[in-house]
Amino acid sequence: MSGEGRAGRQRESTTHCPYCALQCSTVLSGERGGVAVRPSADFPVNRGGLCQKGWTAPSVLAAPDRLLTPLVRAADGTLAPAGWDEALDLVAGRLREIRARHGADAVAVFGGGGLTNEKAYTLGKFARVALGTSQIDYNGRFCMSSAAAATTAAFGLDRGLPFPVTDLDGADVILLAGANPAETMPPLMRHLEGADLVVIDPRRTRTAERAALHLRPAPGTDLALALGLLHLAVTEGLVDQEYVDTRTAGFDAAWEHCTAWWPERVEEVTGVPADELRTAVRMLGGARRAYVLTGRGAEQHSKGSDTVAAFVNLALALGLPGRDGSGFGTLTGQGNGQGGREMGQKADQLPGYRSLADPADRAHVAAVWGVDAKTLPGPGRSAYELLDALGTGAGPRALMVFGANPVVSAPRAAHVTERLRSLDLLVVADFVPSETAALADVVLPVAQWAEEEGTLTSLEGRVLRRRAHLTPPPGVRTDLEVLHALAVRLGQSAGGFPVRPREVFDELRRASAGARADYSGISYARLDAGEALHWPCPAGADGNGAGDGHPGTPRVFLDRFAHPDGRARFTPVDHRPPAREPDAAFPLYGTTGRVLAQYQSGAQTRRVPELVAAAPEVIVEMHPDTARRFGLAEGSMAEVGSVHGTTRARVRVTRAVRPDTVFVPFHFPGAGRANLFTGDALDPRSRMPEFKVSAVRVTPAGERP
Ligand SMILES: Nc1nc2c(c(=O)[nH]1)N[C@H]1C(S)=C(S)[C@@H](COP(=O)(O)OP(=O)(O)OC[C@H]3O[C@@H](n4cnc5c(=O)[nH]c(N)nc54)[C@H](O)[C@@H]3O)O[C@H]1N2
Ligand SMILES: Nc1nc2c(c(=O)[nH]1)N[C@H]1C(S)=C(S)[C@@H](COP(=O)(O)OP(=O)(O)OC[C@H]3O[C@@H](n4cnc5c(=O)[nH]c(N)nc54)[C@H](O)[C@@H]3O)O[C@H]1N2
Ligand code: SF4
Ligand SMILES: [Mo]
Repeated sequence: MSGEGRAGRQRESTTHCPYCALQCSTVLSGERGGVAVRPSADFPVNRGGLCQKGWTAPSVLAAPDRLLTPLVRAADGTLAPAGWDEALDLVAGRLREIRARHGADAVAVFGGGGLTNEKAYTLGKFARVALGTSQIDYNGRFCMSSAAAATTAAFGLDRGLPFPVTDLDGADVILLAGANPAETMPPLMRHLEGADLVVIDPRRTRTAERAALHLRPAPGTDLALALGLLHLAVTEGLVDQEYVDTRTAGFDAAWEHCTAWWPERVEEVTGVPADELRTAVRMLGGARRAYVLTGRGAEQHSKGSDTVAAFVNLALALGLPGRDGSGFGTLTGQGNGQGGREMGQKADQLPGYRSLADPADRAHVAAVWGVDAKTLPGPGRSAYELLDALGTGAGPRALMVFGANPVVSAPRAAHVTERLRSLDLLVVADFVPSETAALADVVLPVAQWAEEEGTLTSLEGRVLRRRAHLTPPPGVRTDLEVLHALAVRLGQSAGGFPVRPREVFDELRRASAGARADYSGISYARLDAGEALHWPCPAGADGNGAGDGHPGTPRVFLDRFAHPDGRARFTPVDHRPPAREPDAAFPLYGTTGRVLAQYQSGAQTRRVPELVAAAPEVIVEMHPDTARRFGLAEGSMAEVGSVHGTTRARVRVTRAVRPDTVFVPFHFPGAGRANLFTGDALDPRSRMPEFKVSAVRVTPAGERP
């Protein structure tokens, strides 16, 4: 649906927003420097809506400091413009040298959940084949990994929403555990309007303001809360016994841990009154059509995967998952957070959700890649563990970053920055000089969303086409062109690393054929014809997706779950405290998250004037009693410190946050990085960092420049 309009009409391209996983459909018009965006009216997910970030996205295409030439660190320590051949020869030469001296695992790759499927796939292949390294992971580890671990265990498959977003329109009750879509996915709220919302959040967010019931636990206590809700579902007689008997396994073992979580004990641990717990479970259990959805608030903990498992257990007991008009889901975050976690940039994965540890999976992908399966490395380190190991004796000495800004967004950011500085070689591909790019030895300028073709898989598992409206500015290359040029310089065949997204897609279809996330029946032709295709979408007997018409799978679990016996699994889990609880020295909970007008590390949205005007600087939200107690006034500067480090932020006094909790958004750089106070505790299963709870103190800071 891209292309020239009739003579006299403006050229328009139908594509999707560059930011979050809702992937609102947009129409672009106008030429470089004057690109205009509007929502497309007919896409069911955003139905003519966009948030402020979507409306202003074209700004970044014309960012005044956009990278338009490669940069190489000069002898005087500054980053100086260089030609492409010079920069690529330098990178390839240094990579070869480091690999020869220290082995293949001395070179690491860090990817991103914003990369298209084609780029994420190519990045994984580049790491395993061109570099031969096991050391690759990506920022999605900080995002969806707890949800993925828990839902894979429960359902045999991780698709964030195993049903279309529009199914939520018909719900009577929706429980949102640690999600604030009114700020993080505003157009999603249109689909929640018809339901009574039960919101679990320590803050009274804009989402909580729209809730029929707002449960306000202390950060890090959702697991106890979910156990308590299951306890009540049983004692109130709300369990769907027929569903439990016919569609699930393992209820008894999970129940054993809940027996001791009676409402008054849950109240003591979480701070949520027992009668509110009762109301919540009666609302959910009494509804004809109900959904349980989790967000990062429940997931980004050292027990995130167990917490999601506990909410899954609750949903299973109530008979919701895989039922028409009800369900369980997790809200995927980044633009291609779903596709990005299936294409093989995760430390333990091959494309299609295949496993690097599984001999049959290795053989399948090796055959598609034309290599011997024995040459494929094994699983590598998880994102934080990888960053933590950089430049140490045992860890990688070179890192290539595509689509992430860990200087701002990784936990324990000061330590991570120091590790990045200690590398022999840091290469960053980006379109803006991010905080991570500023540390690089070589910066490679790449094309942006509106300048490239590709596909992304949205939070509902639907594969969408990104379309080029502009050609990239002179001097800028696509990520695929960069990876191609480097692979060839590292001795790979040119054909092994195609630069045309369509060719890459056709290869990844084959790599995913027969796997859990099967894309083999999807093609650009079908997507361009306007088909709504949700994976799994296997190819027909002719092996050719185009034309043989598997309809895709909008609702994955209606008939059976993805375990061999078709049953979902209850997971026995119990509550445990966060890595560090508040104490005399650090008396408050510090939690982190998002505001509407900024996106992630802010590398993109801090370059948009309208968004900077709306959210100019880092703030710390605190209750009036807390401000008084620590001698802080609205608008003054505070230091928010933990055992790991200190963030400087402007005080915003609000009754929206619990008196024992402060909230800092993580979108800001330098001394305002929320991640200066977050720690290195990881979930043992998902390796998710504990972004959502630290023990902190707040103190007045001088107004220093
Ligand atoms: N404006 C904006 N939108 C975005 C993004 C963005 O950066 N900015 N990023 C996108 C991405 S990648 C993601 S992952 C999603 C994230 O979307 P959300 O999960 O909605 O976002 P967060 O603000 O990280 O966390 C949600 C809520 O968790 C609450 N919370 C904190 N600690 C706890 C806790 O211990 N328990 C519970 N129950 N809640 C807690 C916070 O108060 C917050 O309101 O947003 C996507 N959309
Ligand atoms: N304290 C705290 N920290 C958090 C979180 C939290 O809630 N609290 N949330 C975590 C979550 S959920 C997430 S998803 C992460 C996000 O963490 P980040 O990795 O910081 O995410 P972004 O800011 O989106 O960074 C993407 C970078 O890649 C560039 N980029 C975008 N698209 C492309 C592309 O196609 N190619 C290339 N080469 N570059 C591109 C952008 O300009 C930007 O510099 O942060 C995590 N960190
Ligand atoms: S909700 Fe997400 S996809 Fe939609 S316009 Fe906003 S940032 Fe873009
Ligand atoms: Mo995320």
